Amino acid sequence: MHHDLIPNTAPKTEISAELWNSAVRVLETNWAGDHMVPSRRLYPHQWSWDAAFIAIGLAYVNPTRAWRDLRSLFEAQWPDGRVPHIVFDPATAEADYFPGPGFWDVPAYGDRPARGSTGIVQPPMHAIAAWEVYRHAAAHGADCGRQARTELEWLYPRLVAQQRYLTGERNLGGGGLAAIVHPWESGLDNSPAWDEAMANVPADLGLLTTYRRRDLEVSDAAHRPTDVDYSRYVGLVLTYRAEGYSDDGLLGRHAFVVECPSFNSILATAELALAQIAGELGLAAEARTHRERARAITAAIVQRLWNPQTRTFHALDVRTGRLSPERCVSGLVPLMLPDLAAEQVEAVMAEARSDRFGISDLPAPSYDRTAPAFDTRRYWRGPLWINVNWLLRRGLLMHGFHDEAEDLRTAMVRLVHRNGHFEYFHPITGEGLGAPTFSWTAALSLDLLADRSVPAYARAA
Ligand code: 9WN
Repeated sequence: MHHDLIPNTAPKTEISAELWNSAVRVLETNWAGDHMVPSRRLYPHQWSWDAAFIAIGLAYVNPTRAWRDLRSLFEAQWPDGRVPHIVFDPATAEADYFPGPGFWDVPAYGDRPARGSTGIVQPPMHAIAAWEVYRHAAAHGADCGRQARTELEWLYPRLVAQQRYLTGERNLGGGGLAAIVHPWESGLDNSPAWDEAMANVPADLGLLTTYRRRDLEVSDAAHRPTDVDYSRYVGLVLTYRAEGYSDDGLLGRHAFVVECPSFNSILATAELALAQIAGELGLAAEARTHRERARAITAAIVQRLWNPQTRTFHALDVRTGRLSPERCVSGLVPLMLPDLAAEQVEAVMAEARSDRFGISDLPAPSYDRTAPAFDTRRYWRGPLWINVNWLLRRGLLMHGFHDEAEDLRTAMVRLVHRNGHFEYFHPITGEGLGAPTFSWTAALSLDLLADRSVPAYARAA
């Protein structure tokens, strides 16, 4: 018998128990039969990196659903290994989300599942999630353990194919990193990190007459990307779509090709998670290969994305060879990497402790607080997100900054308890913004309440 709900993991203090129970309720509300939606109104389909963060939290209360969510996503994996950034729910009307399946119009392939998808990706958090779900769910008894093993075996080759696509087809810059070809691929959609590169993308505002923005009907325009940026987002999809989402020769013909420090840190960490998984499945040689790949990606991140003048990591515009001048929270995410050299660890810590990102009683904002364009409400241009801070906390734990990791954990728990499971938060007042019952905030709250351990990768090297 599978444990559909595991009741006895709820923490004991009043705050923790309230937060735990409210998080479980959000995840109950947002479950859509065989996948979780990020939020019912704003995002009524399945999103890729959301599914990974969600599975990490679901593992504590409903491992069966955690595995089901990951499986649903990977059932829509393309033959070339790409895992789409959205898997569309056929039960949701085209009009309920833009850009929907009709707009993406992805090419058919052999055993294509009924659910359509987009043709772009998101950060490959899934190997990390699979390993987390495995190590937590497997602790809940023999049935969960058997299920976990079966699911891990099913996922492993698919996760490897996902990495192969990103490190192969998407090595557009030729330096060993994966390039993103749309800001949506970063998961940090509207970050100032893309501003310079986006300035070279044609903005055809007429596209927004042909295609109507749905996001503005369900959220505040002051929080969302501008029409100019949105028309660029739409235009980039149209050019990628025109060639059937082929990556061949993309650098020469696509207006946005960027290497992101956060995306690539997740890519390297995914190799470390795959090393753990391969080891668990008895594939020792493959485990070694994954660890070597993680080291190589880490070296490429330092070589290509580190700016010795600013002493932080920046996004690289592959087309122009320029590093973005902006300091964004994505520049701190390489702290997750166990092989990061002491020089970079110290510099990133200095940045993380500075007025730009310093954690007080609130977690880190998405963008440099001292920058003139810091915007407390607009998407990824100031507000703070729980998932990015969750990644930062792992970085702190990875490099032994236990007190700061605990301060950050406490700040996140207090913030969500006080304000609710919002999509993002005002970086000065902590007010909840965006979707009010957002799945990854709820899921990661469960993880923050339950798991205080150092990620296993530190011991795997
Ligand atoms: C576009 C679903 C997604 C997250 C992204 C976040 C936002 C969509 C949007 O919502 O992106 O994919 O409409 O802005 O930026 O990180 O995965 O929660």
